[in-house]
Amino acid sequence: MDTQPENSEDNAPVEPRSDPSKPNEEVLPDDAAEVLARILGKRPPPEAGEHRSGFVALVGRPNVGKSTILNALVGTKVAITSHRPQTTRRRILGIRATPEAQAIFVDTPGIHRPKDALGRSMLRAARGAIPDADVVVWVVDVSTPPGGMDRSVASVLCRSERPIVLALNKSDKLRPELVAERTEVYRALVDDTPDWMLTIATTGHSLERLWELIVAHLPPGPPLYPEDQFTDQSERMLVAELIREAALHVLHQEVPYGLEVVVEEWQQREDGLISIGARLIVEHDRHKGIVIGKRGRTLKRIGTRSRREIELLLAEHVYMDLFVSVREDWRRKERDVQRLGYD
Ligand SMILES: Nc1nc2c(ncn2[C@@H]2O[C@H](COP(=O)(O)OP(=O)(O)O)[C@@H](O)[C@H]2O)c(=O)[nH]1
Ligand SMILES: [Mg+2]
Repeated sequence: MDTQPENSEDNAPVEPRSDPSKPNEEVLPDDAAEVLARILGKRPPPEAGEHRSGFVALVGRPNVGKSTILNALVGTKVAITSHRPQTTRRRILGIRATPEAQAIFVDTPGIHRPKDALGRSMLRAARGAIPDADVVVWVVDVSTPPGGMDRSVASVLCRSERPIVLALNKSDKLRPELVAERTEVYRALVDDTPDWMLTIATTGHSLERLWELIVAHLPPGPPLYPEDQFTDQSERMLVAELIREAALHVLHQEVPYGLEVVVEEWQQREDGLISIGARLIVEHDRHKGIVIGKRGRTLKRIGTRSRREIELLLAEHVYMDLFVSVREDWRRKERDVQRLGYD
């Protein structure tokens, strides 16, 4: 064995590590920032010219603002949002690239107690995103105290041993005198994470600072996706989702929860318009009439509302044809759920 005696004269160079005559910061070892960052669960700040990249999972219970945060950070609507819980059904990638970092955000359906086959597929998508993430952003609605569902999400996150950034969202709805107390209550559920931010996703307030907290956890590396790519969804999927979003806003009662949209036709016409044909699938016969409305008025409103968003997305003029059909109870049937593209 080629062990050497400790303190051997040959163990050069032996620089004195501390000099009492100098102020403390000068005697910190060179890698102090790195060591400290590691203790705090962070990586050191990027060196000049260093690029970072990685996966970021957005998790939390339904309706807390995950998709709104994603769209604001990406700068394009990659995930539809609504005031209804469980608007996001699939795992959706949204990519944000700056000169320093590329983050691939994984927006997930809210973690909830599944009631049917669609719900089970959504829950798998939500949980599946966590182990692959370099950072997990736990989004909560800070205007309400944590409930049972928040506590179970928190314990799943703690067990995952991923770095956690806490987004205390909807802080516009929180009374100022409650801010300190509420912040503590949520932080306590995730081992008092040092990385938290009070955010307002709808106005973008503090989202840039949230971004900095996220980037601090990304590993060094080159961009993982082409720099102009902002999602993994095809244009067809984005268009189908924008139609579903319009329907979620226009329709009332229970109809929207059982609604799915499939784009069936897509043609570049000679007059320059893009002609899109889409089918709205409902789960009960009685819902069909509701979606169509008196003299087709409701369907027309869905078309007008979504066309505006679709034209923004495609930067082209669009002609749309919407159809409605019934697939009885599709959400409860594993096979129908799979056929519509949920794994
Ligand atoms: N007041 C307020 N509303 C918000 C905020 N963030 C999101 N929302 C609204 O909350 C609802 C749910 O948002 P969404 O992003 O779909 O939630 P998700 O289910 O977690 O993806 C939508 O109506 C949003 O406009 C916020 O910071 N403040
Ligand atoms: Mg969502």
